[in-house]
Amino acid sequence: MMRPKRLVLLGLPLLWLVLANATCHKQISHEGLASSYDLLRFRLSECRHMGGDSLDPVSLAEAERLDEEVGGWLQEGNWAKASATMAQMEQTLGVLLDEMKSWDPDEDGLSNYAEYMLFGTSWAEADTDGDGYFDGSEVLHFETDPLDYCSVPMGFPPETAVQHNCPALEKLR
Ligand SMILES: [Ca+2]
Ligand SMILES: [Ca+2]
Repeated sequence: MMRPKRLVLLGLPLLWLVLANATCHKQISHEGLASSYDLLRFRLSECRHMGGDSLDPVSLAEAERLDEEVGGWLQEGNWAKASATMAQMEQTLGVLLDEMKSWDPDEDGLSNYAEYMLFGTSWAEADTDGDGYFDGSEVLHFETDPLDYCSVPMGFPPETAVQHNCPALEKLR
């Protein structure tokens, strides 16, 4: 039979381990929440840069409202409410980003999402480098660089007005 004193001596380190573990988990989950929030805010700023305000101002305003709400819950230390509001924010941003993937306001054959996220071209100008060939044609058809007006498809007439002539190519003509 163990003496009560020995039981206490054995029990205390165990209790400390359990408590330390629980605190550690709690801290990690709060840190996880904060980094998820950073990611959501980054996605929100991307939506703004991709013209979300013109495409779907209601969803963008809703995402901004939820963003503020999450910030408030985090400041108050209300992790449960912050987490629930972040889930709503993520859903709203998901809808907006999906819409971006099929929205092509400059009608160059590339969605705003593709222009901003993949090719670095302008979603407001159909021919970003001004070489006379549309961004979408350069990327999808000719495989030329849509950001370099010296990278043009040889033997194909321009599709739109040429803004920038490449001096090196002028010499070849
Ligand atoms: Ca486009
Ligand atoms: Ca072009």
